[in-house]
Amino acid sequence: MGIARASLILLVFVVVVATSDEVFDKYYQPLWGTDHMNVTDQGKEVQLRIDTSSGSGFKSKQEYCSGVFRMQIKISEKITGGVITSFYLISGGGANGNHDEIDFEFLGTNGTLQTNVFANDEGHREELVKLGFNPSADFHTYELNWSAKKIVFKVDDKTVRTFNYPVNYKSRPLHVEATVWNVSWAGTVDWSKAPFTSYYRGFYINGTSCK
Ligand SMILES: *[C@@H]1O[C@H](CO)[C@@H](O)[C@H](O)[C@H]1NC(C)=O
Ligand SMILES: *[C@@H]1O[C@H](CO)[C@@H](O)[C@H](O)[C@H]1NC(C)=O
Ligand SMILES: *[C@@H]1O[C@H](CO)[C@@H](O)[C@H](O)[C@H]1NC(C)=O
Ligand SMILES: CC(=O)N[C@H]1CO[C@H](CO)[C@@H](O)[C@@H]1O
Repeated sequence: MGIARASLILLVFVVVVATSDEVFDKYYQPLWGTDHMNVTDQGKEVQLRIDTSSGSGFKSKQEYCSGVFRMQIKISEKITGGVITSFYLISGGGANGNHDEIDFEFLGTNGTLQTNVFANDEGHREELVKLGFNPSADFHTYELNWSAKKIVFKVDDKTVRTFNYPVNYKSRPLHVEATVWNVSWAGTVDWSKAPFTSYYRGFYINGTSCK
């Protein structure tokens, strides 16, 4: 009985460890607008905010060559256009230059979620995702599963898009970024409602490093 109880306790412990949220610091570090970013709940939640003075963002400490990347996100509940809440994989050169990029981005805060893929600097693969929920009401899980042949986009464990790379396409090493910023192609920001705050939790990465 003692052994049974001990194994039960061990089992419960293992399950809890396997499903508990990873802290931000394990995989991520601030990127920009650090005075518009808060790490709360013992490191398990990050808040990114934008007002007229700045937006903010964070990035993974490492680069990867494939893997599963997951976050829970709750976007700002204040309605505006022009503010992008994003979670994406991007190559080292950044958005200017010959780069690869795999995006989840909320356009404004009315619940419009777009996915996009840049391969060798070629984008224009935007697709909107139909969410059956209000992404500002609760946290939902957004997942990018990136392998040599394809990218699977999932929301709450449901596949919302599969992108197949061209045959023999070689991806660059990518790192993860999550940012809150503004841009006119996504509408006009109603700055009178600022700041707009988005919330990130459940920082999960199971990636392979390059080499
Ligand atoms: C968030 O960060 C700002 C700037 O670093 C700080 O002044 C503020 O107290 C923080 N708020 C919370 C709730 O931690
Ligand atoms: C939601 O906001 C986006 C970005 O501003 C805009 O393109 C889209 O038309 C809006 N959708 C609705 C249903 O208002
Ligand atoms: C990610 O994709 C790979 C390749 O398609 C697949 O083998 C793996 O099971 C997927 N992982 C998850 C967590 O869905
Ligand atoms: C706060 C913030 O980042 N504002 C930016 C909104 O977009 C314009 C145009 O790109 C920038 O000039 C602002 O800095």
